[in-house]
Amino acid sequence: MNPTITAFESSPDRGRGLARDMRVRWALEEVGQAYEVRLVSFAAMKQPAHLALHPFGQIPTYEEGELALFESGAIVFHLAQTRPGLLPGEANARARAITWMFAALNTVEPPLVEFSMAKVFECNKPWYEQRQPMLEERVRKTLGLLSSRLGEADWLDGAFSAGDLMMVGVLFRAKPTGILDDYPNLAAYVARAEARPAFRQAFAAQLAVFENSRAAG
Ligand code: GTB
Repeated sequence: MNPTITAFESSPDRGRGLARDMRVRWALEEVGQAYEVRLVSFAAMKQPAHLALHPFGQIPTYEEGELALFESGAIVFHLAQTRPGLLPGEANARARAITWMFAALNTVEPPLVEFSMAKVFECNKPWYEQRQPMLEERVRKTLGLLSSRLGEADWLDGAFSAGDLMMVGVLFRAKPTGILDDYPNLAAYVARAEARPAFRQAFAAQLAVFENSRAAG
């Protein structure tokens, strides 16, 4: 039986691939694992049936037989551990790829999310004009250091891995801000990942959800 993931029934990003089911779909495509998708509304996410799967009432979740997971990082890690294609076999290279997954989620994603969320939810607050430059500075500091480390390399540590998948999944969120364009090697890194057949397949699948919901509604 194929695993089932959950995704927004109607994504507020209008199919731009910014919701976190995108990285899970992409990992599933990279490892060649077929999957089912259960679409959930915002209301359904807060109901007991979904809260039993995801304690914080969010997407994505992942169900496979008796296993139920939440957190996109944990789901991608599970896929990378259980299917070939996303983690190197050599122990040290594997540990480094996992380190990049953590770096994406723990070091790069938080300032990006804080910056984007403030733009949407705090733009009318009296503190916005003062706070936003500080948040942008944190983003730029992190991206600058990541850009220096990546240099001219195609991927973060040798061959493409779950570390790159997670890092690009996170950086993708910065695309609409335009900030990424100030780091040409990071913009090229994201573009390189976007050209991967698995990425394109995953992107098309989540976009189809949005287009179908628009056609229906
Ligand atoms: N740490 C968790 C993970 O990595 O899985 C975070 C999961 C999460 O934030 N899920 C969001 C969610 O379910 C969707 S992805 N939100 C509903 C809720 O909390 O009630 C975040 C997201 C949402 C929308 C956009 N967008 O419109 O651009 C981008 C990203």
